Amino acid sequence: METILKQIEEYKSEIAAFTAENADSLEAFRIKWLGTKGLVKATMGEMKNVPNDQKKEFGQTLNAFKLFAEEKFDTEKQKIEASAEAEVFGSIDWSLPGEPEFIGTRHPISLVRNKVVDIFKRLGFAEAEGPEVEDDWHNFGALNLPPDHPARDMQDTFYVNQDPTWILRTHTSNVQIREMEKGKLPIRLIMPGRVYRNETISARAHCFFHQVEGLYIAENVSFADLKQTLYFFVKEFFNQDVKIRFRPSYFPFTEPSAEMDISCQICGGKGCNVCKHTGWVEILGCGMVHPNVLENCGIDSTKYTGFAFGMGLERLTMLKYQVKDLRLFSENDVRFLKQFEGAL
Ligand code: 2NL
Repeated sequence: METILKQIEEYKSEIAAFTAENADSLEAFRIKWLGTKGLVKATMGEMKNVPNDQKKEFGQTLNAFKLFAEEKFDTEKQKIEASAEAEVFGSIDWSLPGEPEFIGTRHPISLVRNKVVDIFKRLGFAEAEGPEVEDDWHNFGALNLPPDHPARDMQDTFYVNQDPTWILRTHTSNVQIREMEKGKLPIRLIMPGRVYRNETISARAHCFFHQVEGLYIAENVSFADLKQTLYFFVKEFFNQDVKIRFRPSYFPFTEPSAEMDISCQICGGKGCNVCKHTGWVEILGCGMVHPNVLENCGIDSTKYTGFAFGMGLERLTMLKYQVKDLRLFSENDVRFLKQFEGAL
């Protein structure tokens, strides 16, 4: 009994004298004293040799010894960790500039949309928005689309739950119809938004894209007003030297209807792949609002006339920045997306 108590005292002074120089010597300390084959455990094993009447007191001595070793380990561990931290801290050059944080950029379609809307706002157009899920009347009926028009086919248009009552709008014209129905004239509006068509996805087609449509209705609005408005727009959007031309076309909602081309901005009109060697590229469809459309919205077509136009934002962006594949716009690869902020 005497010998074991003396032994414990010796152990305690050895522990008290210990200082860990590094993580390795601390680990050696742990194995020697606190490990499963360590001296603390071995000393605990002496309990069986102690007479019963001294077991209680000896137990307390043993516990105090164990606690002593553990506390020493903890304080040495904290010292080692603190000095490792200080080493890292001291090795950093705090005067160096920080790593720049990439905070993201606006999507090219949003940038182009804002630019287009801004140009028309300068001409007195106001921005309007409306629902993407629409009924047949506001997307087709009011726009003079006959019941057998191919756009109404399930093949071409998305119907919500296959139910012909609700569709995903195929153009933003539904917004114009809703605005005309309100009956406040004159109307001068620009409508950007997402539209949906049931197309096979490729480099040139997607099942959704973005459109901007414009509408101007007042007394004595003419095709000349339409031409001048669109000419102003393309000069502002592309550059001052751009030329325009109109080709007759057909839309059920306008009469007469036209498609507008601009002189190719890539080759300057000399001929290249983008303009298929014609010197011209189509950028939008337009026309005078069909009298049936005005009457469908309760507007007197003998008193008022108007023009309307529609263009695809993806197409505009592709022409301005020579983007070759439509799918890039919806893949959200930041290497593609971050090239545009500041370029517009
Ligand atoms: C295109 C052609 C066009 C319109 C859209 C329109 C709207 C109303 C009445 C009459 Cl409410 N017209 N919009 C007119 C002509 C062409 O879009 O190729 N878009 C991508």
